[in-house]
Amino acid sequence: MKIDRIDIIRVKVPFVHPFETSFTRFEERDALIVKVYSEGLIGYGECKAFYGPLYNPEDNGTCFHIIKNIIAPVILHKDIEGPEEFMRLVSFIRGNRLAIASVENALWEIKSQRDGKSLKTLIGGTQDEVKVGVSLGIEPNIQVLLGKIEKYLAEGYHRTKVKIKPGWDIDVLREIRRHYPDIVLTVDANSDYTLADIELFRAMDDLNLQYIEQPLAEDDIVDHAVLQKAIKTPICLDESIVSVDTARHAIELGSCKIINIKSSRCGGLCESIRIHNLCMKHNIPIWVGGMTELGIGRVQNISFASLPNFALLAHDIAASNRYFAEDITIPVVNITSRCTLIVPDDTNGIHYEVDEKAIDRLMVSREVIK
Ligand code: OSB
Ligand code: MG
Repeated sequence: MKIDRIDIIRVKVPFVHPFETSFTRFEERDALIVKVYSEGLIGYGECKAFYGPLYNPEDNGTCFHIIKNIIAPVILHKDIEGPEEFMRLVSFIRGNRLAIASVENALWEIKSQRDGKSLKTLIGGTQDEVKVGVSLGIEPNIQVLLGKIEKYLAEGYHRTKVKIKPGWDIDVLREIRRHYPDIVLTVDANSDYTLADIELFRAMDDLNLQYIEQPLAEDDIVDHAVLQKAIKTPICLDESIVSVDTARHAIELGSCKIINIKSSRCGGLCESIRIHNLCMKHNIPIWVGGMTELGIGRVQNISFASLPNFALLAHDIAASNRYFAEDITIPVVNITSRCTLIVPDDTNGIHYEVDEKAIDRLMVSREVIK
C-alpha cells in the first residue's frame, strides 16, 4: 500500500454527561482522527489521546507532533506491505504508542479494504458477538451514581465498573453493595493510590468485586505485586501494560490476575494481539478497555474483542449513546437486546462507514500532509 496523504483532523464532540475520573472531569471528547489515503482507498484511525497528559504521558498535542513530524516522513510516498511492516519502520520511536496506534489502526482499515476481508477475519477473531459492561464516572453524590447504575442495569449491561479516587471509594462501594448485593461490580482507580492504602484494598475484599483496576502507579508493577499478594480480589492492570514485555513482567511478578487491553495504549493491534496470545497461554483473563472513543475507535475495539481469549469478561465498549448524542459512524454503535455488540465480519452484513458530514460538523482543524 502506497501512502499518498495523511490528514490529521481534530474534532470536539460533547459528552451527554460529564465523565469524571480520578485524573480529570471530561466535558467533551477532544480527539484526533487520522485519515490515511492509499491508492484510492482511505483508512481511518482514531487517536485515543486526551487534551492533556492525564491518563498516560501522551496527549493530543504530542500525538499531533509525532504523527506529523516523525511518523508521516517515514511512510509518506512509500509502498509498505501493511501494519506489520509499518510497526518495523516506526520501531525506532520510544513510547508514543497512542500516536503510533492511530496510524497503525488506519493501515489495518486499508488492508481490510484492499484484501476484501473484515478486520475480524484478518486478525483471526472467533466470536460473533461480544458482551459489554459500563464504566461509570465519579458523581456529585452517591444518589446520582445509584441512579446511573440503575439506568445501565435496566439496559442490560453485563458489568458495572465505577471510578474511584481517595475520598470516593469504600463508603460508596459499600452503599452500592447494600443496594445491589449480586451485580458484577468492579472499580477503577486510574493509578490514584499507593501501597500506604493497603488496608483500604484489604477492606474491599469483603465486597466481592470482580477486580480492582489499576490501583497504583502506571510504572509500578513491583508495588502492584506486593498489593496483589496482600489481597484476595484480583488486580486488573490497565495503564501499566503497554507492550507484550510489560505484560510478561506483570504476569511473572504476580502483579495482576487480569489484564485490560487497549490496543491504543499498546501501540496498535499488532502488539495487542501478541499480548492477547501471551495471556491466553498463561490463563490470564483479558477484556478490551475503552478510552471514551468515538465510533471509529469503538468499531475497531469490537473487532479486536472477537479474539478467542476475550470470551469471559465484559468489555468497556458501550453503545455510542452512553457518551454521545452525535457520533461519526453510520450506523452509530448500538447494543443488541442481549447487551452485546455484533462483530462486523464478511458474512453477517454488519458494516460501519465513517460519517464524513458529521466529521465536518465536529471538526476544529485539519492538517493535510502530502
Ligand atoms: O481507565 O479505563 C479507563 C476512560 C478514559 C480514560 C481511561 C479509562 C476510561 C474508562 C471509560 O474507564 C471506558 C469507556 O467506556 O470507554
Ligand atoms: Mg482503566
